[in-house]
Order: sequence, then structure tokens, then C-alpha cells
Amino acid sequence: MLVGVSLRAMKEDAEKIPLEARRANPPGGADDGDDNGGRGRTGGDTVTERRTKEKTKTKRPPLYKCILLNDDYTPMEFVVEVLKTIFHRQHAEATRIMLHVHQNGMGIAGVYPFEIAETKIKTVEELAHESQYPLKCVMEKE
Ligand code: TYC
Repeated sequence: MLVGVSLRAMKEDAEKIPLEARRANPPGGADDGDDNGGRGRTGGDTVTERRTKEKTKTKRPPLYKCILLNDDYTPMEFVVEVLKTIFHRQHAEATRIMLHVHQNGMGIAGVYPFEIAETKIKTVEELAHESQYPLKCVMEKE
């Protein structure tokens, strides 16, 4: 992106100049048209210095729930193993989640960014299919 590149270039240039020199003669100060050395105001004691640093915005990825669905055929032990191996649950927690799904029809196995959730769901269904169990796991945006 053009703006990103030019801001980065400005920042790198600014970093080559010692701080005191930058304060005395900020970038763009020579010809910003108002003869006050690039500072925001003249006359008073307060000066506002030009901001050259890019603001770093880190965005968290959207998260997706992996939801296990109940069925009448998948053995409880198999679901517990799935929760332990794929969703990294301790035995007691895996058992609690499995029983919740068994009693309520569905339950959250874990919450992840899209591609991780997608991979886990595929893995669950591959393992279930290998053992000829109908276990299903679906994704829902948080
Ligand atoms: N209902 C199953 C049984 O009685 C157990 C089960 C629990 C199946 C959770 C799927 O996601 C599931 N054997």
C-alpha cells in the first residue's frame, strides 16, 4: 500500500537522525510554509510536534465455535477421546462436555480462528467416519 510504504520510509528516515536533532528540526519542518520549524503553533509556550510514528493496530481474528452434535450411535468413550485428543481437554472436562452434548443435543468443544476450527471439524469427522460413527461437528461464528 502506497501510504504504508511512504509512512514507513518517513519513520526510517526519522530514526536515522538523533532525537535532539529531530526535535530541533522535525521532518517536513523546512518547507511546511509557516516558518515555525514544523511546529504546530507559535507565540505561546506549548508546542505540538508533528507525529511521524505509525500507529500499530493489531486486530484479533474473528472466532468460531466448534459445536459437537449428539447422535444415538457414537459411543460416549469415543466422544471423550475426540475431546481429549483434538480439543485438548482434560479427562474430566471432556466427560462433562460429552454428557452435556448427550443431554442437550449439542455443545461447544472449543473456540478458534476460522482455519483452525475448520481443520478440527474435518479431523473429528474423518476419525468418526473411519470407525463408522455418525458423529458430527459444526462451526458457528461467535
Ligand atoms: N448419545 C451418544 C450415546 O448415547 C453419546 C454421544 C455424546 C454421541 C456426544 C455424540 O456428540 C456426541 N452413545
